[in-house]
Amino acid sequence: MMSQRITMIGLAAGSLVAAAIFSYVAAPGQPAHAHSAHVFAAGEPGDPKKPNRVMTIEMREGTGQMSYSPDKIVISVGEQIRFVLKNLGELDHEFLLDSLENNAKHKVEMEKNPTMEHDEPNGARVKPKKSAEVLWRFTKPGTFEFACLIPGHYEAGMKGVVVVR
Ligand SMILES: [Cu+2]
Repeated sequence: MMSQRITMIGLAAGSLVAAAIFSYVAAPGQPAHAHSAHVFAAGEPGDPKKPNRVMTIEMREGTGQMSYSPDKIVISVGEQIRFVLKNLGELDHEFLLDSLENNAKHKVEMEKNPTMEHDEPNGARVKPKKSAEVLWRFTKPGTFEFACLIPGHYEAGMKGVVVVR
């Protein structure tokens, strides 16, 4: 009886150890809190109390095309940028700053749900003839993207590249 009980405890302890090892093994490289805290690919939301460099990005439509100007920017790691987004067109436009992969996934979601609204610090939607601001700190080197994911706009040319080095 006694030895049977000890065996049961031993089994329970063993499975706890196994569970601990399993979760440890599963952890590296995985964003463990991906669902509870948004981890941004391109850096982090800026701090309004810290200095920043202003960068104006114009959004417009032309014949059969839509664009950002400039559409390629180079930033130093650690720099904080105040993007001033000016919509000079006749339609709503977005500016979403993320990795190419995240923007590609997000674009698919927008195609399924075109009325999707965003309220995230890495982006803004700008009405025609209006402007908006995004304050962002680039904390890691790499190539990122800003894009308008309103269906059809990306294909019409509304994308830009951010190189952080
Ligand atoms: Cu657009």
